[in-house]
Amino acid sequence: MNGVTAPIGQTPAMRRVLLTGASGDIGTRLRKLLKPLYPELILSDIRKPDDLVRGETFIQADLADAAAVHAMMKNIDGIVHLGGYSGEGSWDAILNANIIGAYNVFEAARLARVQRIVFASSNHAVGFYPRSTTIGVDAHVLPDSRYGVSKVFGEALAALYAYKHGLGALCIRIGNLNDHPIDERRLAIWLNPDDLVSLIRIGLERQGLVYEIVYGMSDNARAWWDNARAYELGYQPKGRAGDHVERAMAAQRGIAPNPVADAFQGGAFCSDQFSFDLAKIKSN
Ligand code: 15L
Repeated sequence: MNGVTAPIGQTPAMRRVLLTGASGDIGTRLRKLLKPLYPELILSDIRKPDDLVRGETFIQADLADAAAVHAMMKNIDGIVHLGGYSGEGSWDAILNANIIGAYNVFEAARLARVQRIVFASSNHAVGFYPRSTTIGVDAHVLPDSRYGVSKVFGEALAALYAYKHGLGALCIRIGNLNDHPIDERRLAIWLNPDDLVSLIRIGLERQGLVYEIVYGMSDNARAWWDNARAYELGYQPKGRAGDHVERAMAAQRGIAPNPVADAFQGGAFCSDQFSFDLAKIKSN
C-alpha cells in the first residue's frame, strides 16, 4: 500500500509548529528556513542553541522526560520531530533519545490534539538494501544499525497514531542533507535543504493527509529510491544531484574502499560492527 490520503478534509491551520532537535545539524538549518513560514515556531532540544536570536522561542527538554515533553505540547498545531540521536549510538542512548523520546512525543501529541507530525526517519531504516536495487516506500524495512531500528520504530508509531488517533503523519526517510553531495553514496541520496522544507510543508499542510512515507532526496537520476509517492503528494524538488557529480566523485576518490559499506545503501552504518559474511548476504 502506498500510504493513505483521505479524499476529503480541511487543510490544517498550522499556527504553532514545534521543532524538536532544533540544535542539531538539520535543526539548526530548519530553524531559519521554517521561521518565515511558521512565525510562531517553537524550538526545542536537550541543548540550548548557541545562537538563539530575539524572536525565537526555545524550550529546553529531554525527550526521555515525559512530563517535559507533555508540557511543551500545549497549543501546538504541528510538529517536526527531528529530536534524538542522529547516528549510531549505544543501546542506552538510542533507547532513551529515540525510542522513549519518540513515544513521548507521539503520546503527548495525541493528548494535546496536535493535527500533524512530520517524523524525521532515515535512509538507515532500509540501509541493508544493495546499491544495485531500487526500492519504493513499500519495501520491507532492513535497518542497518540500532539507529535505523529506532527510525523503523518511529515510522511504526506514526502509523499507529495516524490510523488509531487521526494524528496526520508524514515520515521522511531522509538521505543526506547538505548544500551539495559530499561523496558517491551521498550523491545518490542527497537532499537539498529547501527540498526538505517542501516535504515538511506537504506533511504539515497537505489536505487530507493521514499517513505517508516518502524519501527525503532531491531530483536524482542516480537514486536508489523510487519517490513516486512524494511526487503524487505534490513534491517538486529544486535541487538536482546531477549538477554535482564531478565534485562528489572527486571526493570519493579520497575515500578508502570498504566491501561491506560499498555494497549497501547505508554505507558505513552497514560496515560498522559488521560480523556476518558478505558472500552469504549476496547469495541470498
Ligand atoms: C542519517 O540518518 C544521519 O542522521 C546523518 O548524520 C547521515 O549519516 C545520513 O544519515 C547519511 O546516511 O549520510
